[in-house]
Amino acid sequence: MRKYRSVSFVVGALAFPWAASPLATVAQTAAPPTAIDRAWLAADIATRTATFQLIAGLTGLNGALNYDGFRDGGLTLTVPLGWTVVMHFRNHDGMLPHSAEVIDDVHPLPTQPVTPAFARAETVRLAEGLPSEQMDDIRFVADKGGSYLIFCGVPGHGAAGMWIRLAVAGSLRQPSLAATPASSR
Ligand SMILES: [Cu+2]
Repeated sequence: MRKYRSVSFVVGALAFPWAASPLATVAQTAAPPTAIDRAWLAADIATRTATFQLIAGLTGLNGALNYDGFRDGGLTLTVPLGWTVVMHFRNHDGMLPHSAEVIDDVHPLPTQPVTPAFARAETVRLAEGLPSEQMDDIRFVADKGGSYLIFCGVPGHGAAGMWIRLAVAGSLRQPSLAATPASSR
């Protein structure tokens, strides 16, 4: 009897996955790659807001020309179409200034700041960058679908690999964060 009850409990849990809290579900989606910190992304389904920790020079990778320890498109933030995106930018690099903007998916990458792909999708001081440990918040509405880059506007940084990916897609219920498959970099 006990065995049957426990089986039916498991089946019930699987049948109602949407009963899990939004944050728990996002964490599960972002779980597999070990280098990704689940705390970098939070989702508020009620206000349709994705909040992302964008840390410039988090590690020494690529001479610290990285975001959250990823370079050359190695990390992809995916958000549902129409959501508000808040990026808490912080420069963790003790040496160089950095900035960030969301730009169209163009290759080769620009060598200096360009017009952002979404209105206000940029930090202050795009070209000169923010000094070590300085912060700025980026806030915009992801109002068109497609593939974009999160790019450092300090001359030469983006082209040297300081960029990751942003995808905006209409079919999603919530945002996710994952290592980019090698074939899509
Ligand atoms: Cu930079």
